[in-house]
Amino acid sequence: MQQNKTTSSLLNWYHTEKRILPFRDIDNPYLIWLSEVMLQQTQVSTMVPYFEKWVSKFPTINSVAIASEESCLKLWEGLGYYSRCRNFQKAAKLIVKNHQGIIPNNWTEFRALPGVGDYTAAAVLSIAFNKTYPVIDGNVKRVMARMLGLKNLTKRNMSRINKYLSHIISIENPGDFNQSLMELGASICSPKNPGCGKCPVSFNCKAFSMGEAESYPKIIKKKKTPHYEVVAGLVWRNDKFYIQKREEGGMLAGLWEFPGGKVEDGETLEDALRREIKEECGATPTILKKIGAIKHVYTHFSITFHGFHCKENGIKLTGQQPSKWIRSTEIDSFPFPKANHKLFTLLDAQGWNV
Ligand code: DGT
Repeated sequence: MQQNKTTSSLLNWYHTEKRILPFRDIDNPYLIWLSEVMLQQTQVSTMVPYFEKWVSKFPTINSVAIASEESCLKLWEGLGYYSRCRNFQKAAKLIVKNHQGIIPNNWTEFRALPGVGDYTAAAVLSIAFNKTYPVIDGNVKRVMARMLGLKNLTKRNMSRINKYLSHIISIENPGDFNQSLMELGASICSPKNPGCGKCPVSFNCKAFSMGEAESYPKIIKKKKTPHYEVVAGLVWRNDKFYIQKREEGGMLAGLWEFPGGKVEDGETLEDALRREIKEECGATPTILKKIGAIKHVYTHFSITFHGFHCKENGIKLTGQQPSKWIRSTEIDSFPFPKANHKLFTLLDAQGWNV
């Protein structure tokens, strides 16, 4: 009964060692779902204040459904991966429209909601509704590769992991079982220097028994991501500057930005800025002064973001993209990308006026 011992050891360990977090030990499916969405690609310590702020503004799924997209994005501002927020709100609207405001507790209906993939469906259905779906996130993959002694996370090995977990998952408490594996991966079974001495299931770990926990699974070297130089203009008309909303479907969709874009080969920063603003706003600005440059890393690339004060020379609003003229005191009313907030910090220090 090695497997039952593994299950009970994981549960016992989790019940005594788990971190106390605001989204744990609750049975509200809306909050459990929200926490899972916010935690994707995000560390717990970053996510917690966002979670608390969101919940105080939107205590129910219904309050999310009736909110404006902009007010949701504003609360998500800085957390990144904004499509998570937009999809969560789309799903909330569908739940109110098609499910009488009740979050579906079965795989087919829940998995069909916008933004809900296999991971989120398994996490929410197991934690909120006690369904026996194993959750396999990055941490669980590593824990299981070590336990089963799998070097490569091939499709075939992933299905072995899934099969094994479906076999040992706790029927009484699948949510805690899933969380125990995620927590174990986050705290003890770390990529480097795993704390095998403290691991509750080292007795059932092939990699540990071979004395090679750290070398499982094989690390795949990440490809180098490209770096771009990006220019953007704070384009002034009297005491206001111009902002525009990023288009549907693309990266950072729904957030506001300054006109600008990537510098092309052979272009100076200023040439690129004049070209981009002409393309986007129909008029070439006068560049007045550089604000500064900041660096920002996205998942698939990084940027150096150069900001410039400019004076407009007859921007013609095309109406294709929502746009506004705002004062610096109004920036808090609009969701902006994190790179822009870094620029705001420079402007706060040096003064917003040219
Ligand atoms: P593209 O041209 O198809 O690559 O499309 P975009 O819009 O993703 O890229 P672009 O050329 O505007 O490059 C700007 C990058 O910098 C983009 O990934 C988003 C990021 N960014 C952050 N804040 C701003 C901002 O205020 N203005 C602009 N233009 N880009 C910003």
